Amino acid sequence: MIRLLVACLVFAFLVGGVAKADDGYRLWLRYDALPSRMIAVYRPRVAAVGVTGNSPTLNAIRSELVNGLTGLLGSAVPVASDINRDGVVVVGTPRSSTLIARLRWETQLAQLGPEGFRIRSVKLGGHSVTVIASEGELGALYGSFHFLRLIQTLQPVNRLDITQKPRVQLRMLDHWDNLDGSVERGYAGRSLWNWSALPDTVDPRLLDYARANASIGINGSLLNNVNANAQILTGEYLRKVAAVADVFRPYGVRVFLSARFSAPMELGGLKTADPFDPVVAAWWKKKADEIFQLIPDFGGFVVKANSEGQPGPRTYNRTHVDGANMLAAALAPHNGLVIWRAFVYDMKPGYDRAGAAYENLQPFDGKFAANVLLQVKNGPIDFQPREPFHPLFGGMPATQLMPEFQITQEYLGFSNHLVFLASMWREVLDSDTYAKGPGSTVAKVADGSLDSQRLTGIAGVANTGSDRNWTGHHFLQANWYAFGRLAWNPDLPSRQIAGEWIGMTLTNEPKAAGTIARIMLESHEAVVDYMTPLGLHHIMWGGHHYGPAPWWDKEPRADWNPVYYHRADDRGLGFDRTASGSNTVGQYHPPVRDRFAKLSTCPEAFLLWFHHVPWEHRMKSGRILWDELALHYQRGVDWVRATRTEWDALAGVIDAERHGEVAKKLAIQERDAIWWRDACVLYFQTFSKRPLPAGVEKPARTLAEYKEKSLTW
Ligand code: GCW
Repeated sequence: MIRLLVACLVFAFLVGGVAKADDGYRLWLRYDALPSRMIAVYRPRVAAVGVTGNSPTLNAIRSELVNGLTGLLGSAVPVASDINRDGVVVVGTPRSSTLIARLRWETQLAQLGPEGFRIRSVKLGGHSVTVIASEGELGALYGSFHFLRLIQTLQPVNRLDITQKPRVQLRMLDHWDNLDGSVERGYAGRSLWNWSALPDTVDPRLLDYARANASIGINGSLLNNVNANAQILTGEYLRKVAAVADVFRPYGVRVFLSARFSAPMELGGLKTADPFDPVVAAWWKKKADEIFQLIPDFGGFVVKANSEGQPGPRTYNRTHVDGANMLAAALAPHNGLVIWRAFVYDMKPGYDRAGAAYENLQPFDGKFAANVLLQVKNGPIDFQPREPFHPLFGGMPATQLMPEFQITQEYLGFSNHLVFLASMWREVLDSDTYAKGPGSTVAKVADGSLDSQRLTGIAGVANTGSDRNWTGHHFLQANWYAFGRLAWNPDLPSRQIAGEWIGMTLTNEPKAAGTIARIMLESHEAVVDYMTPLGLHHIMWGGHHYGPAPWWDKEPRADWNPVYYHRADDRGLGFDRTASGSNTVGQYHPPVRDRFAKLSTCPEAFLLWFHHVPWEHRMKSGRILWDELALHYQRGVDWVRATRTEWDALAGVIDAERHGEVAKKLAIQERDAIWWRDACVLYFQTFSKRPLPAGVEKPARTLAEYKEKSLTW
């Protein structure tokens, strides 16, 4: 009898006490029942959902709140059409809800705009209720997700007085998805868009994709790779795109397409794609009309032109502005946008790739049409584990610049390495460009406040795919989440974002949540330590970019080879971008430029980015560069090992399924960190000719072995 009781208790503990098995599909919208003491707190505040009206967005709000609150509170939260008791959550706009209209909040709501919202605890008709109101239905949807988040993270909801509006207008996920279902730089399965089944069959998963995006404020989705296939612009594909747009629309996610600049030739049979040719311009105009006919809220075109082999206006001796403005004219009558990418670097003998985008585009400041945004990667080279901010930020005050981040981890261990990218993006957003004196941060360029821009945007290259858990690694869902939150408010602290995500996705148990938050917040620095410390960059294996290959010199273009970037020799290490070298440090405004340019004031995190530094150079620690470099590599490895131990100790707190899967990924991360350390240290040692400092482990293999074949993922 006693034995049976114990067995039952153990079973109950396994099934109910500890989190249930979870495949991660639900992301941060899990809505599992809260601890009963919290249910008791919330129950009187959320007795019913009061959403009146019947538009697709209002219906989405109603079902999200009913499902979410019912799940969280462990029993039905019904719909109420009127207020006849305390605890109704009234949601909508002054037009959709007579109760909200009665509050006479029009002026405040107008200030917040159609995507902003107000959440207040008020008395209505003698009852205590919560009102979530907006000028627009999308704002009401965003407010509803915010309200759910408060409860998911166990925040009080009894005296709410919250107003919010997005700081950036266009908050976009860019998918580098090919029409054959593969994803360029995608590490979480195949594309989410099943082109052959569309438009007749639409994967129900797309609805969950739209919900997840709306829950963090993402309002745009670029469906196809910027290395574009013109096919997407055929009538056949546009009908498929329209079916996707129909699913996204209630959730406020507008679709964008990558336009191949030579499409008039490929699809229209024209002899040229010269932007000055009136027939070409007319072709695009007609194409734009056709698209908007099918998709009235179509966002616009994203264009990668004259970059990495893509066609563009320069093919016809025209400029980037000529190309962008021609497309802009075609889209303008429909309020469509052109997002022109600044990722341009033509190889010239002896040039510095880090300066190329600035040289190519800065001279056109002020020349782009009103409906063009220029999309600029966070750093001047290419989504490296750490880069200084791009000098175009603060360098083109009369142009609408849109930062582009990479959520998918092309250079950061694919979906195998736990790296919380909010910290990296914060570093960029907080960087001071000094364009208008101190305080001219990249965040202020992004939100347009620095130069009073009319249009603003932020893009993130998506890390999603067909994997059941969306992002391949459970923790990397946090980067999708963080991107959306930062696009909504570029000043949000990384700690807050991590805390929200952990509470919603993993656990609200304070001690465990604290440990996980610390791991996440330390992770970026740790990865930089074992991959590219002290300003090293672009030293990964060619082509796939997984694992180290600082020795690589086989690419046809010099600027695709790691040796071009690290410039190791007997004297020292690093790329001299000061006056004695390429002088591209001169693209920054004076105080920034001077700080980077002087060896004594350059932040050590960027030392080898801007300077060729002697091996025996004294670092701030008192150690010489060589010793410091080797110790950074070791520190990265040590961090992964410590993290594995900490994660193992969380076994009882996180459900076994996700816990086990993360543990497996951490084992790969340790293997890779060791590999990075050993390969880099052994290779650079052939130049420094110095022994490894105390504390750095002896490499497991020889340099020849590391060179022989790359790491596999
Ligand atoms: O980081 C590089 C990638 C390419 C990508 C390119 C870009 C879509 O290696 O795969 O192409 O950037 O941003 O255009």
